[in-house]
Amino acid sequence: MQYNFNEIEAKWQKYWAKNQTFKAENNSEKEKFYVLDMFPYPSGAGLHVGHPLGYIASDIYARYKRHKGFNVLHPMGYDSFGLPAEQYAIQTGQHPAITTETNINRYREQLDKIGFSFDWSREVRTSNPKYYKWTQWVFIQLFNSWYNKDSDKAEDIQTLISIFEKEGNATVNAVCDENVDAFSAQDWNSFSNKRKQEILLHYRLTYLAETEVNWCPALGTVLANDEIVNGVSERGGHPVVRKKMTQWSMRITAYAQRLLDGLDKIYWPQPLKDSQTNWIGRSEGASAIFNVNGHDAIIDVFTTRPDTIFGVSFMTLAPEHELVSKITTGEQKAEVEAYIEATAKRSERDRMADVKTITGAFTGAYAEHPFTKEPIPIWIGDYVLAGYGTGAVMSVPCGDQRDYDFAKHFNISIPNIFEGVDISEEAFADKSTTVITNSDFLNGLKYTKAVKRAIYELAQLGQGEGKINYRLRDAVFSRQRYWGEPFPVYYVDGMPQMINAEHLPIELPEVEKYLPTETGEPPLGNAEVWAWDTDTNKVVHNSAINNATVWPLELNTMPGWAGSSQYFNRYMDSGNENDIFSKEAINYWQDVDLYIGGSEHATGHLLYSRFWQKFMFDKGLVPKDEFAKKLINQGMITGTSAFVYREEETGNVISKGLIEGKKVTPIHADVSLINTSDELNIEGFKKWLPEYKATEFVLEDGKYVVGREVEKMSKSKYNVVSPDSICEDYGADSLRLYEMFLGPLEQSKPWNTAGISGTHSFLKKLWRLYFDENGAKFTNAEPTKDNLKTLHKTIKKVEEDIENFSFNTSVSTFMICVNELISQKCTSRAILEPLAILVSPYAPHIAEELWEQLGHDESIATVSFPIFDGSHLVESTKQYPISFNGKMRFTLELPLDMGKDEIEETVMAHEKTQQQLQGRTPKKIIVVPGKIVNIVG
Ligand code: ANZ
Repeated sequence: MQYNFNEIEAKWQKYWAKNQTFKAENNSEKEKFYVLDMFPYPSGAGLHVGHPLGYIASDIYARYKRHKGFNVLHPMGYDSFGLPAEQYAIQTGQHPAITTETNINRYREQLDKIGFSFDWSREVRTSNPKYYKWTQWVFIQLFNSWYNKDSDKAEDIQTLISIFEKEGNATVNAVCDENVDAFSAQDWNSFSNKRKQEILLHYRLTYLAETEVNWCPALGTVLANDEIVNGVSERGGHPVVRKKMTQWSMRITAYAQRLLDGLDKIYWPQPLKDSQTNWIGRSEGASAIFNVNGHDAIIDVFTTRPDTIFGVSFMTLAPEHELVSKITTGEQKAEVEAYIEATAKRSERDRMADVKTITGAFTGAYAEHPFTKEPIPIWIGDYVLAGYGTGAVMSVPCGDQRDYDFAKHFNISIPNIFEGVDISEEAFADKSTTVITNSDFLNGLKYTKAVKRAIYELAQLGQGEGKINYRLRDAVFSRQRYWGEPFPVYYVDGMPQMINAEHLPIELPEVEKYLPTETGEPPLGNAEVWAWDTDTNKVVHNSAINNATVWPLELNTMPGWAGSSQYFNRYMDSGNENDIFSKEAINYWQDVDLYIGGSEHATGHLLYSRFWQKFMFDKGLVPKDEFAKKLINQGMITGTSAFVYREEETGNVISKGLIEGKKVTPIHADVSLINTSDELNIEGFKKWLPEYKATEFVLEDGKYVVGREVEKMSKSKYNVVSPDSICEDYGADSLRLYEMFLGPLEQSKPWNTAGISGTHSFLKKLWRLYFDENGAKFTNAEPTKDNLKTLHKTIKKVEEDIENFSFNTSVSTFMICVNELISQKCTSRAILEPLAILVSPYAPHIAEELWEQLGHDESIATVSFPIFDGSHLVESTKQYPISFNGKMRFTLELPLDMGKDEIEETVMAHEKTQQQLQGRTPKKIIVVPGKIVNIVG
């Protein structure tokens, strides 16, 4: 019987689908285990072999856990809103829903071919109104909440309103916008409804505010920080500028400390935790208040070094700081304004990255030192960022490099308060050696004490206090795009109103064009039926807007991360139409036990999701405040790109061996045009890139040799390998084994299709253990000791490997196991049955087939994992090294339970011993049972 993988794989994929083999139940006696993959964005290019790497690993784990008796939730879905479908729509006029559907179907076909054990009954698509209904629902919950610092959690906005009604806002300890004016209960009760709503927006967890955003004119949209790489848009590489716009924001800063603390509770990769920690950027320090001379104004600075306050020789404000226009003197006005205009062009990133170019301007105004009362000149400089701390610094040239450079550049005095003191970084780091001079109360104190004392003295003056600052900013949540979730929001007198949750979903309207409108409004501005009727609770034609009962709807849509911030919870009960999930489902599934996906989501999806989860936890909706206990970042599979070289001078394309000393531009060639000796199919290339039809190709030894380089596998680099043809030629089981065999899951590794024949011939060998030309070979023969030893050492190793996510080493263990069983001529069912189960998580199709052929009618998927029995590994004999005068001469296999005297006797009687001794009588015979025999003399 042949190993006919195409037939076997199709048969079992059909079987699994028909029998819903992997459908998970929400109520089960079994213990739960939730294995999650980061769901894909279904792009037009389809999957390449790099994509399934993580999916295969998680699938192995999910299948293993089923064998271990768990009720496993292993769902899949699509992150199906997003820019590529929208841009395709802009170019072709095709509705993004159609492109998305086509792409999803293709993805599904590809995923099915690899034999994943997904519970497809729970599939979600973020662009499906039945799904985004719940994204909109969470948004409404956020809008109706504020963050109470006293209880350290989100609470219903009604509790805040009650406090305002009784006590005003003085006693409220909330996370809110800065500069919220104080009001009494009486004030509050007399405010107009609109005024009240304006105030509440300063407190809500999602709020509308004028924010400075990253605006990408070419894409016509705002981008998140993590969508910008090196100052240009990640997608398309377009320039990005700062712009003020009214946007929805998420008050994620309310959760800064909890997001930090939570990292200690989860098993996520340390580099990922580090990047979240840095992104949140906690700094301990103080706020210090400086009065501005001649104005009723103060400058509040954030400093991590209040101990250096006697070294302040100037103040620096961010050019955007609100005081700048107020305090700048007439003489300095022109210079300051010119400077502000110049810096507006630089992005925050550029400003942070560029430490060499020193620019700034003097405002002409002075501040008063809190202690010495000396006047201190106030400058503006763009090294101070408007969005960090208070956007103002007390500048200490002898303590801070940027302040020093600035002072030097503008000839500002540089007082040295560290005269004769070690101010090296190490000295600061050790926090014990700094001695402060120039002040009565700080003199002679060591660093930590000096910081505390400075804060104390500032507080005595009422001009400062200890403060913790976070680098994390609130997250802008509006996008000027079509293909995203619409907000469940309409506007009454410019104030946002939530649509009642019972009327959700608010579905995306149809538009003629997917571009922004001529007046610069987002694409939804093109919709004609996009107004909210509060009488009928329906979306109606814009012409019905009467500003009495019918109002305009929000024109922005939500960002990509909205849908991915709740999908892991929605999977638990994705068919539920009445609730985001039932209590029963969330209480049973709790959280994700294993999450596998790419590290590029460290400060995007993985931070936002943690924030939403904490919010949902505060609202009592979920039982865990971290959504995923364990996370693994799979490494990237790289491709080997191929290049041809165009000579600049002649325009000829020259072979790699001839490029030295010439000016050439490398051009990607599709890897399908290259043979195994790196030779280019020139005709194929010319067909592929017709602009090279007439180009001369300069050959070496009659061939065109390409250059090769390992790069990220990507369609744009023409180095992708599709899993489809591999499944066709070798089978999904070979592909699955090979992807794991490539190396440790978390490492990046290059793809090389040639290697797949190794795992493929392994599977053929495995098959031949069970079948030969005449059919089944397995028998009811008693397994031999060797058979059992081979089996049990394999069970042990494979189990340990899976538990440690070391999938590559299991593959080689299988290879050794099968080789051993073949040489032992093993046919015993008692060995071959458990072996099929061991292989099943990795190569499920062949395992199912073997299992069926062994006479079982149920799927192998939930059969118990073989139990390791250590007694089979215990050796009954030992290869004793036999030494003469300390030199090992030969080995002798003897039973382990043989006594000292008996060993001595047997060794002495052995012919090799006699040969060595050549008739001599040894002086001494040392026998250590179980270890060695040494014959001396
Ligand atoms: C005085 C001082 C003396 C400072 C000294 C440092 C060293 P981290 O750790 O990043 O929080 N700073 C504050 N706000 C700023 C802003 N908006 N833009 C640029 N710099 C700002 O650093 C906080 C320190 O960075 C603060 O402490 C302040 O300079 C500066 F020997 O104050 B320091």
